[in-house]
Amino acid sequence: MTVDRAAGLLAQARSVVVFTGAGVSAESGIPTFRDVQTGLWERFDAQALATPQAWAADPDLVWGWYEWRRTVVGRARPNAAHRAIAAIEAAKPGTVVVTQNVDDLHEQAGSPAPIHLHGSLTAPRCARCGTPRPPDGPADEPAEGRRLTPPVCERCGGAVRPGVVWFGEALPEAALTAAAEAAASCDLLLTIGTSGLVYPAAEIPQVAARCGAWVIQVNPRPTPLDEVATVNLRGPAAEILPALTALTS
Ligand code: BJW
Ligand code: ZN
Repeated sequence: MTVDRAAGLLAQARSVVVFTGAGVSAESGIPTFRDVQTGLWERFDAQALATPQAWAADPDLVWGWYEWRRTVVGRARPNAAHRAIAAIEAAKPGTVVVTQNVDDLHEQAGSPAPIHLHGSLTAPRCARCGTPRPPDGPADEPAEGRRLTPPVCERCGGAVRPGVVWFGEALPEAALTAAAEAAASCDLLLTIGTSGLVYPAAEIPQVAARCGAWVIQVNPRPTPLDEVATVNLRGPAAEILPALTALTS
């Protein structure tokens, strides 16, 4: 069975990278981006909400939408997949978790220091001077489409923006470098719950494959990463990952 084969590779691996996308949080009740019917980009216009141009045109619309997202994420709890990933880290010291997700569910599950390639909903900063401005508290449960005026930066008076990476923006350089270096030097990369469509993040599993690492993919659906995967485990992460770790512990 493929899960046995994946468990065998994981048991042999000395240096592991875990690369995650929205699918790992799906079973915590957080919508993915591109899944048919349930994905955020099926219901909302990414260009009008997740670009610097959207922010410039209508900051209240963008801030209100991200506060709604923060409400959804604030109610969510880590699932069995997040916990299995933390267990892999505990069993194999030196494992690097690289996430595209802007929720903090890996940290809540016990992952000590996941690399965030696309920022975090809990790390807003001034759009003008970059000063961090942590959220005041839980989001105010704004409705999906409600406009909300962004807070004002205490340092320069600029508007505070969500601390996420929008389309057309560079990824945080240190995070991307650390992720690429870990991928280039690992002997196994687990890619979990990502469509593998958004670059440069989608390069990370490809870098690992090019450098000779085994790639195990966990996803209920085919993706462009099927081509580089040594083993494809088709199914929901919260079922597959506990089965995988049960076989290796
Ligand atoms: C399950 C499951 C379960 C479901 N268990 N699995 C043309 C070609 C190539 C590139 C480009 C292009 N045009 C533009 C670009 C560049 C662009 C890009 O890649 N676009 C593509 C979409 C075409 N990239 C960028 O703009 C990036 N920046 C950049 O390139 O900068 C250049 C630059 C350099 C120097 C200076 C200036 C600029 C930035 C990308 C930022 C992405 N941001 C977002 C939003 C973050 C904030 C927010 O949350 O609102 O990040 S978009 C969104 O996609 C989010 C995610 O992190 C990212 C990836 O999505 P993910 O995680 O893969 O989710 P889905 O929904 O796509 O897939 C979920 C998967 O889970 C599916 O496969 C399901 O089957 C699976 N699943 N249930 C396991 N239970
Ligand atoms: Zn400022």
